[in-house]
Amino acid sequence: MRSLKKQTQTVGAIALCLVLGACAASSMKKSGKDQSKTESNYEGAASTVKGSDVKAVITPSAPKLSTGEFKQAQNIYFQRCAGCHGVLRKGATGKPLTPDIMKTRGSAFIKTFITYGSPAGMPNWGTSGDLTEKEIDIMVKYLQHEPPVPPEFGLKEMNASWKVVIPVNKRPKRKMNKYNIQNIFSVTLRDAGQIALIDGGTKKIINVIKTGYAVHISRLSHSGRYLYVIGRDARLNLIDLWMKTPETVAEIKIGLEARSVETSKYKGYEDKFAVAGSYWPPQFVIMDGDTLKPRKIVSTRGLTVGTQEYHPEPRVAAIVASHQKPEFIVNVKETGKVLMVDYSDLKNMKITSIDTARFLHDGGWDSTQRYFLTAANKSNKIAVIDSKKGTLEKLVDVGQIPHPGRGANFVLKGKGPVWATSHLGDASISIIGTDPRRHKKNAWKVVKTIDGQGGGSLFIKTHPKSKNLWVDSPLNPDAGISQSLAVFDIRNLDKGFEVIKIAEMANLGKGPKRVVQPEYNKAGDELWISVWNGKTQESAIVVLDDKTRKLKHVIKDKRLVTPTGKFNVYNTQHDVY
Ligand code: DHE
Repeated sequence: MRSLKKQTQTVGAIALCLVLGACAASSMKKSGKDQSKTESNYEGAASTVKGSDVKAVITPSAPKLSTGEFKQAQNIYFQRCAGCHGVLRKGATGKPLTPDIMKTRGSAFIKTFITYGSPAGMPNWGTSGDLTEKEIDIMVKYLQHEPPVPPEFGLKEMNASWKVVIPVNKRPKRKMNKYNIQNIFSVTLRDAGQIALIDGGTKKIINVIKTGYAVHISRLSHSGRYLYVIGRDARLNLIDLWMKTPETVAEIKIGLEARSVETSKYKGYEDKFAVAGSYWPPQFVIMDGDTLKPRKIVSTRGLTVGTQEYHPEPRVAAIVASHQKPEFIVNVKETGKVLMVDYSDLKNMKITSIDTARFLHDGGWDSTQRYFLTAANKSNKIAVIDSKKGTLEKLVDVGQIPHPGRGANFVLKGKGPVWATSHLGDASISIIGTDPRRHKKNAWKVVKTIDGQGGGSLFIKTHPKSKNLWVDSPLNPDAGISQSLAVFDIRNLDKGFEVIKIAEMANLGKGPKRVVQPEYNKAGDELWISVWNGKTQESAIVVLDDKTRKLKHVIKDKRLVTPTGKFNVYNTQHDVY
């Protein structure tokens, strides 16, 4: 029998060969490998579920671990691994790591994988120096124990966290400020756990408001009065834009980890409900729109599409509010199901469950706001949902790991109305026909593919009044690409793109200076772009004149810590993109 050390070396060599072999192959050029590492860093951000949230469950048949080592492993797991492999290790965008699989693989194999990583995107935790050999040894043992389960979060826990800071009857009866509310931007200050409200006209900060940890997105109520902001720690803030200085009027924690929030937009239900989806526990909750009082919690645990196996942890990704019916459309990531949740009768709630493809993430409406186009990212597909009929219209094959944000709607000469997505995994931009009535033969087909600057794109944007199509690539490993935007002329896409060096315009000091998430102002004549730097470095928001593509303004302020997403009130309220 070979010694464990020797086995480790052999498997290590195989894994290394795999990596190096892949480096030689055309699909995994150096930049490709760097790209998949960047992608896994992106998807694998630390979970807000903490090691201290779960109890240690020692499995007698697994390699021995002291209580201290078990705790250490739990913390490492939630910090480094849970984002891709899931809190319960049942597999998400990363492979399942359940004890049955881990025991079959054996300690030597696991150690090699953690140390060297894999071409498929597993980071090389050992050779990168992120984990010491001792930490890796602890992880190798830990993965052979049953995964500890974090606590549930039901109505009792939500109610305990729920605060109405200003009751509805004490709030203004009319707008009490002089701001043009419709052109305010809610800006995510990611690592500060805050949002900045910025006046679109003066470009001055109106207020900086404390929100959840690693705050993620903002959405608007139908009337545009209420702003909802969700943090990764599942804290939801309700902000009243009618106040003299807009502030939080209610807040709640809806779980241990979350990403999405939306509000009811159907006629008769304007501003009535809010909904927020969580990663842990896997569920969504419907709340009163003006107080956040939790009303109904629905679990998303269930069976996956395709192989139809039970998944204990299907996370809630994007949620949009239907304009056709009193429904929320909820993406359930790991099971690949889109749920049409009828909120007109919470007691006798009807949910239509639509099978699509696995790893649903983000998405947005077509220009008529009838069809919801959403990325099943690791399946390389866009699922098209007909919100009027409540059916899957089509699964469209696109490039590698589509990541549209909410996508971009425009009219393409000869093809009619289209919606576009860029991709994390390659440089392509897939343009899909969206008009089954007047352009039937183009509907739900990729009618054109163009190439942007490179992979690592997260967001693509245009505006009904603009002729520009803007594409970011903040996760591209090449700084020249991650710090600039590509812009196409919609009237002549074949002309190729112009590169606009956004970070250079911001004139900042050192740092990654990732250029991320172009967002229009209400009029559609200005484009706002974040230059996202490290937490202790200077960041900025660059404002371009959309027509001339020239610099109009740079917003700099020491309070602008790690700005990422920006949500223009009018455009978010009306789903303009
Ligand atoms: Fe996001 C939207 C999940 C990392 C900025 N992000 C979304 C949505 C989901 C999601 C499910 C759709 C919400 C909706 O429409 O209801 N994001 C995740 C992750 O799971 C992931 C990959 C890793 C993580 O651990 O969170 C992740 N996201 C990021 C970032 O690192 C980004 C770039 C910077 C940041 O602020 O954290 C980021 N995500 C955004 C933005 C949107 C978003 C700006 C909304 C875009 C829009 O135009 O609507």
